[in-house]
Amino acid sequence: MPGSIGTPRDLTRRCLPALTVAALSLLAGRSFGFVYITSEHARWPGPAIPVVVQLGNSSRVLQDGSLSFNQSIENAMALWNQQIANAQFTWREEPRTRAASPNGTTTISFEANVYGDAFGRDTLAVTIVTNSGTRLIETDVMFNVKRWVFDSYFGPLESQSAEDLHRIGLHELGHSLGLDHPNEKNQAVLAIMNANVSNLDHLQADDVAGAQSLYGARADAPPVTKRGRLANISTRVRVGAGDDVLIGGFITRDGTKQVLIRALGPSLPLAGRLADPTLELHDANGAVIAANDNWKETQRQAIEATTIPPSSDFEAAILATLPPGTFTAVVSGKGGMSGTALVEVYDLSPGTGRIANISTRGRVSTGNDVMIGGFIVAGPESQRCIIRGMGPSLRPAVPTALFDTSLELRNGNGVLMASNTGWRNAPNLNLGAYGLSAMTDAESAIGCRVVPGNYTVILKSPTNGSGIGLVEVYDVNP
Ligand SMILES: [Ca+2]
Ligand SMILES: [Ca+2]
Ligand SMILES: [Zn+2]
Repeated sequence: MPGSIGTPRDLTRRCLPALTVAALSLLAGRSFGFVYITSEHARWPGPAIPVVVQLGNSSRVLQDGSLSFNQSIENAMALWNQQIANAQFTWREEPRTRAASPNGTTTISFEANVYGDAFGRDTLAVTIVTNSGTRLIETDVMFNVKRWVFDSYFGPLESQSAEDLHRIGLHELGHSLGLDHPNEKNQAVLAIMNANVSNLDHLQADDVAGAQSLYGARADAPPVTKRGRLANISTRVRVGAGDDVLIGGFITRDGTKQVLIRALGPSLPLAGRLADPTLELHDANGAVIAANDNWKETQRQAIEATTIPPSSDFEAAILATLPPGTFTAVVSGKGGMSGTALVEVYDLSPGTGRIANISTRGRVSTGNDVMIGGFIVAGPESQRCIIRGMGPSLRPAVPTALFDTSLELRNGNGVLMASNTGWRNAPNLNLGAYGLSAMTDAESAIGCRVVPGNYTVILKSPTNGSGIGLVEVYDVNP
């Protein structure tokens, strides 16, 4: 009934005592365990599920790189959206000006109570589901800010000082779609929709099957094991002659990939920029497969068609369609000139293949001349990565290599997410599992799992040395 208070569904931190389930589940005998929240199997009529997001910013850096709590829950909505066909969460952000109420508008907010009633003692969040027959009409999601402190992260549950809003959000949004707790209906399945928060941090097959039974499956719905991918990369460094050229490397896998590589200098808003960069693309054997000095001279029309041509005529660009393999882009100054340059690789074919590794080698110094690398994680899934900062290992092939390295990982707002000096000090880093442990103790590494967005890696010497350094970002998604 419109306007009535709906069915509350909550999620608790601690395991409940074993439930005695008297009635046999209606779904007994099925291979899936999902259950519906209303006896009418109510669902949103679609195509939009309008939601007002009122979680706002966080006063701290969220562990997964989310810039705000809003971003964390919006990512959770995107993860559900990519699985279902006939309805999609459609949200707008607003500041929270009053408590959530049964007013016909679905909000997601931090609350100290549930429509004026106290939260249960161990309750992390509640969704009040209101339906009118077979139609869902309002599903307010309320996170219990009276008892808990929230963060956003992946992996095993942390201490009670950091509740993961992202996985709790996935669960509550499942209620919003019309799903209930399988484990409370005599179903034993792995599911985000079970009534207790757990080490599960992403949607499980049963969760997705439940939502798709209500809304149909999207034709391009990815497998639940899919993760994010590395998309665009960029690195800014001072370019000189000989070993001081800028070398951007990348490995493509699992299919043909179209990339646009740009070498920028004149358009950078910096003093000391490289006035006239040139660019070469090499294959794994070092053979030059494409070269460019000034982008308008060779592939002008095709590069303009990408909508991201360089802005200076003296900058270089190569548009290439590449088979799986290892490639390097070499940026140097025309006629041996030096200055600060930026190399970028854009992934223009997100549907095929993936970029499994990106790296940049160049001269690292101090101040403005540290190496600044950027990468973009395309979503909506999260990305696991390992970042390495190499120096001494480059010797003796590169005699002017750095003697030591340190790394910083910053999110899209420039806020420090992780740093390392000496990889043996890095937490949760299993380099050996990925064949990446051939490093000296003076080199650095960071393990990360991050939400979609822009990230920056800064490589420098912790002892203010200068020399050639190499920063690498590995996609270590399953
Ligand atoms: Ca409401
Ligand atoms: Ca040029
Ligand atoms: Zn629940």
